[in-house]
Amino acid sequence: MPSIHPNLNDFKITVITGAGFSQPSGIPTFRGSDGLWRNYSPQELATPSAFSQNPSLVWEWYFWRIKLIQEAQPNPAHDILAQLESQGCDIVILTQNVDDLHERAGSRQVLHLHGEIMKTWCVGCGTKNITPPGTSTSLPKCPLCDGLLRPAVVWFGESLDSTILKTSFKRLANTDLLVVAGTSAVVYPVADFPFHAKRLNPSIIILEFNMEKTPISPLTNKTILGPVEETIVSYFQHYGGSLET
Ligand code: BJW
Ligand code: ZN
Repeated sequence: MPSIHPNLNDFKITVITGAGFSQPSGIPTFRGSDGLWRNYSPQELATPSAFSQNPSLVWEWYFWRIKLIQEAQPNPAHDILAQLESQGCDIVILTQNVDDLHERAGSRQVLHLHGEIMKTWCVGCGTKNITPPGTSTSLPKCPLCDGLLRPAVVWFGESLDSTILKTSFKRLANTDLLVVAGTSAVVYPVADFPFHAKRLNPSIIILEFNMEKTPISPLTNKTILGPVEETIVSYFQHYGGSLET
């Protein structure tokens, strides 16, 4: 890969990623004609009440996704962000994705706003990340209290981790370039992050990478339409010194 433009090291870059970022790695998105919600309803699978009513069904869905993620590889969009960080750029990723593809690509400054699918916590005693979920079809149980383990992800109606939120807001307040990539930008509170960042710093540059326009498009300096695995790579590889180019 060509090395990045030295000027990029002068900027604080924050990248908000969504399911479209992992889509080129073969991980399905949620919304849209090929999305997961096409076959499953979010209320059946991604809420605390769905889990308490039918933990086996919810775990079955997560086991299937865990296997897909384990077999997937980071794509060029993950790679370019990791490359920027390894070449000295101050870049923080705020991801809504529960997969570990940013980390596997080599990014270190990654905050998982909607949790991590490879981790669990116990519904009985609250202990976090005692055992990984595995990919078995039996319900995972807590080795400490025999309670039911659940995926350490954030479901609808649940609060995001307060420390991660606090760190994200601090970073948004201290960002020169905000990149929003592969998210439909309809799920709160993350959907409000670009608006929040713009309110805090009206001179922030906001770039969006998506296949289509989203509710944040009117706010951005530029929305670059197309597959992120091509567009974001091209943007950073051909970056010539001006953030808006
Ligand atoms: C490509 C591409 C390619 C494809 N290249 N692009 C304020 C107002 C209204 C509602 C609320 C509100 N505050 C809270 C709510 C309720 C709710 C909410 O936002 N609902 C909306 C749907 C209306 N939010 C919550 O409940 C949140 N909790 C919360 O706010 O707590 C406080 C509170 C509680 C109760 C009441 C009030 C306040 C929690 C949200 C948790 C979301 N969880 C999920 C599941 C995570 C676990 C799991 O993975 O199993 O997170 S839902 C799902 O959506 C997942 C995603 O992270 C999230 C966002 O989806 P994302 O990433 O944007 O994916 P898609 O599929 O939507 O879009 C993909 C995009 O990629 C598309 O645009 C494509 O075009 C693009 N794309 N291929 C470029 N190759
Ligand atoms: Zn327990």
